[in-house]
Amino acid sequence: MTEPSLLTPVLSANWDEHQPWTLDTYRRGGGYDGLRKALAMHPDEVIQTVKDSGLRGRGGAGFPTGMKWGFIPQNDGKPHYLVVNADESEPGTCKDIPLMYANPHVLIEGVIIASYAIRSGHAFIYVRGEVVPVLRRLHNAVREAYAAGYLGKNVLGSGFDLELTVHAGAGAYICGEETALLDSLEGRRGQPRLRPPFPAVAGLYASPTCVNNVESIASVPPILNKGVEWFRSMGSEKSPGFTLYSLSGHVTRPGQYEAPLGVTLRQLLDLAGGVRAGHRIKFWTPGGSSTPMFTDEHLDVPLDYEGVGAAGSMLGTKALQIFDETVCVVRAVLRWTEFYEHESCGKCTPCREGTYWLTQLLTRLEHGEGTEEDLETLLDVADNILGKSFCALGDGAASPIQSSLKYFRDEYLAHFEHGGCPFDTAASTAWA
Ligand code: L3W
Ligand code: SF4
Repeated sequence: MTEPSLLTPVLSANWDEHQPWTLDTYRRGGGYDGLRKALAMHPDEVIQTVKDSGLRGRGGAGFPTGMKWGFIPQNDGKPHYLVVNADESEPGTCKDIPLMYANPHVLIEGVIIASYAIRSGHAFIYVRGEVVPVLRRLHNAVREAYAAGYLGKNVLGSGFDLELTVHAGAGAYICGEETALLDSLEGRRGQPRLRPPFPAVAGLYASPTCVNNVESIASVPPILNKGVEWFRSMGSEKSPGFTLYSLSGHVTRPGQYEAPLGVTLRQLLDLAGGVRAGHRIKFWTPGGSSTPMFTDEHLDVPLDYEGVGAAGSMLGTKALQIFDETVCVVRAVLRWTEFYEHESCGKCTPCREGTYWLTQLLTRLEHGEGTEEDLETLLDVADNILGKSFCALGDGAASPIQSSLKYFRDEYLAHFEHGGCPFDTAASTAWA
């Protein structure tokens, strides 16, 4: 049994306190101390501190945060923008929304520090529009921060000015892609832009822009407050620090578990009460449905960027979706594929057409109407999407197809033999 001390509650430390979202509660726990330290430093020193910490982007790609900030050109005479990607929509991902709901001030403090570092006078938080309670809570927290002198003109007497706008998206998954998000923020239909130029060169209103995930920005105040050594004392050399893992599906106590990078699913499952009683794990995603799936063979893979990559997947958003032996893998993959087909923005052919054909093929297979040849066609279509689409959504759609066929080809074949989904019959346990 893993020791409870495995958990490293930092961003989630105050979630169980009385009204953790208020400014008073946040300040009682040392809130806004990191900002005071940052404002006493030169902006370049703040960037260097974040670089030294080794903090990597928590939105999926794991790009070094300090390096991204360092890309923003200086003395270019243009306005700079910070945009927080709070459009959390990746299937299984549920960490940014609970974080903003429970602890909005840690995000706001991070926004102010990051904006100071990259010399941005206007920051935006682009929030998934469906989460109205989170929007309300953020608006209230922003009002509190303005009233306390953390936002607006002359932040805490430092001479630094910052406006912060909270913007509600309209419910399109693609607007979580950073350039589509910027198009949406500018008032256009959200579709990915060609990169390069990256947003750091030409982003919002064609000006240098940093787009960072909620959790990445919220991790900055504790780093400024407690120091680089403290942050690096958790996690691994290349993936340092703590992070929020979201566990969902067939697990006894689903939820957010904050732990060092590099823990294993076996350790997290111990903390979460294991797979639901009487069942065993069959397959799981390390980072949401866009990342290749794992099986019970991968319970000891270190959940950091290197460990998951070496085992053939991606850490992604650290959304651990757990499926036990009662789930038909073909049906699960079909459900995800329908999601990608629906959310495909239609800009490029491999994804727009490919996700349609994947759905058609999977539907046929799930109903036992396919042939073995369909499996090759399925792989061929996935292969024509992966690496050939305009943005990562296409790759995300292909990933579960390829990985499920790698590990569960027999289960696909069983659908022909049963003339339908074997999980719909008493014979289902044969595939359990
Ligand atoms: C300047 C360069 N900037 C890269 C920046 C770039 C971006 C960041 C990462 O995909 C992942 C994806 C999904 N000069 C630069 C540069 N940058 N080179 O670095 O870029 P990139 O292209 O590696 O990744 P991405 O396109 O941002 C994001 C994965 O996330 N995902 C889905 C995520 C969904 C959510 C959600 O719902 N909240 O986050 C799931 O795993 O597969 O790999 O900022 O500009 N030379
Ligand atoms: Fe749009 Fe899909 Fe192409 Fe991305 S991969 S640009 S979502 S059609």
